[in-house]
Amino acid sequence: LKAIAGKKYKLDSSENFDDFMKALGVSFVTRQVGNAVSPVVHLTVDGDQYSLTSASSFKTSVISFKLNEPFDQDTPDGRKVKATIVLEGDNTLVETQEPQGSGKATKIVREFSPNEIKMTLTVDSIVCTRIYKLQE
Ligand code: DKA
Repeated sequence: LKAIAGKKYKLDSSENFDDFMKALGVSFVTRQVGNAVSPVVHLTVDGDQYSLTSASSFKTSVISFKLNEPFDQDTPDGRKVKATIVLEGDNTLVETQEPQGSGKATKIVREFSPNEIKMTLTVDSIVCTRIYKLQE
């Protein structure tokens, strides 16, 4: 993970994102925007403190976390979840989001490699794949 820290990755392709957002109850208007933007993502690591930023014209969101420690997250579409991120192997972050109150549990896997981030988002039986490519 240290190897990719600081590098910027831009959304290059996306499958099933609209269905993923629909299953979460995201409104039509927000889905239109969500489908249209190509966010730029970067990770920073400072000791055991991680920070993951996703920037787009719609919204810039930053999550700061330590591995294995639950934290409160406001998702870009405005849900409040309790999230936990664990490291699997050397380069895969697995995030679980538990809803606060009503809502659905989701899982977000981010597999980092030097040239891309493969993001797999799951809610119910819906699986969405988003590939981010290294920005030159
Ligand atoms: C991403 O970072 C997708 C994050 C999913 C957020 C939930 C829905 C957002 C609606 C705009 O690539």
